[in-house]
Amino acid sequence: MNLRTGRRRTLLLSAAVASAVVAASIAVIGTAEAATTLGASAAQSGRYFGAAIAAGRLGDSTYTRLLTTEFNSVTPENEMKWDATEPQQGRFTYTNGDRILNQGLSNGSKVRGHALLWHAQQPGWAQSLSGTALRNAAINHVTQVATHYKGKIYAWDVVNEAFADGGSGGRRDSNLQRTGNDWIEAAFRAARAADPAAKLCYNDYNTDGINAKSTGIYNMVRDFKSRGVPIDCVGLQSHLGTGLDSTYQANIQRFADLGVDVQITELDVAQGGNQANVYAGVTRACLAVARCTGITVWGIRDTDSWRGGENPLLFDGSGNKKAAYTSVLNALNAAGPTTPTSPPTSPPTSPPTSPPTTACSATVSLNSWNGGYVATVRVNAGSAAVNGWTVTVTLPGGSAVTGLWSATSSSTSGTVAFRNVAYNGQIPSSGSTEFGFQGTGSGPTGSPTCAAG
Ligand code: 9MR
Repeated sequence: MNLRTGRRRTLLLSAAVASAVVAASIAVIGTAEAATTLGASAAQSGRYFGAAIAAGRLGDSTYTRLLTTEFNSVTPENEMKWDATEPQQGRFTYTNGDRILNQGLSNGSKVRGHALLWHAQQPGWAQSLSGTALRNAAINHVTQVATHYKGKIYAWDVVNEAFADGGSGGRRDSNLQRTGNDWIEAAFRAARAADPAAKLCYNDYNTDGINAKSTGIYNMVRDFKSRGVPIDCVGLQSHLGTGLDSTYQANIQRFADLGVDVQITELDVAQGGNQANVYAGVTRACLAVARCTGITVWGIRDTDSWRGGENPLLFDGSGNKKAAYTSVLNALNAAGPTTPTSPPTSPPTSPPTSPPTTACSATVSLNSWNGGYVATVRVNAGSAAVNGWTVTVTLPGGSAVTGLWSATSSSTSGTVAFRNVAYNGQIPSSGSTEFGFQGTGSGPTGSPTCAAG
């Protein structure tokens, strides 16, 4: 029991002495506040509490009992990674990923997708690719897997662990990085095109405070937000040792201040005198930031953990609750019923402020590589509001549109007319909106034209 709960109970006791009737009603409120599972406690403030799970353990009854009673979000520990989902190029296997998905959905849980692109756990065929062949294969992988799970995934780790450790604050070298620095944004655009409803996250470790690596990621997210690259969340893995960085909460807050959600995605903490305190500290830090929307622990029992022998989880090998479990539950219950504020992924529709007009213009920005491109198109209203728009671009021979977001298109090659979708047709005077597409070959040439109405 923590101090706050202890004080609350003492107060309840005095109230009971003063008036049995009042005490009875307060006791009911007290019981309602103190949820008894991690998921239910987190839900009191609109958050989730999840676990990474393995398809191979779903036959273990202790494991599934803990999973279904305690957690309201699941992440596949390995089953949706590149080597698992595309073991041969163009041949996709979703059997185990679907088992995790269905386990989560049947239990009313959120499902976090992990991970579309990563330098590790690539299938052998991808490890031996480079350049355009790898870039196209990677973007195709993102498109295919996100399309398979379209509408069912709460948040995708689109890109995992792309930044270097140490003081550089720069990117990690990898075959993906060598296809060009824009590989991350190309992946995010492809993921948005394939599954517009999923929150798209960048996920990494050693980001447990304000340090060179987390600052490098912070700068990337800030750049993405300023250029309209679709990113909704940052995952802080939080594989922790025996202490908690004093800037842990401040780091969450600075990402939230950029306008993205933050999720604690792979929490585990080395066993030691401080384990329960570190777990509680992480929980309190997340609860203190409105846009920290949930916590996932990387496994259920100590014996399920990838950190063999470190006993870093909330349940022991027999499935008993550890002190760390109680400290997390108490921290969640102490938070009270606040709601994290997470705006919708799509910009809200603004009502028309004046009659339809013919004035609009469009500009295209291109991220190209040899053999493919991503085009981001900004549609601008003039001095009058726009009520519906069509932007026309010309694609060179050999170019074809393979993915599209925030617009519909008349065709996939030649002269292509892109029409607004329901939520972005109305642009206030002097305002703008954005859509995008990806394609093979080289991107559009010449200036796009825009017609309003
Ligand atoms: O827990 C995962 C373990 O079963 C795998 O063998 C390992 C392979 O690299 O990946 C582990 O999960 C990692 C996660 O996908 C990304 N962040 C670090 C995790 C622990 O290594």
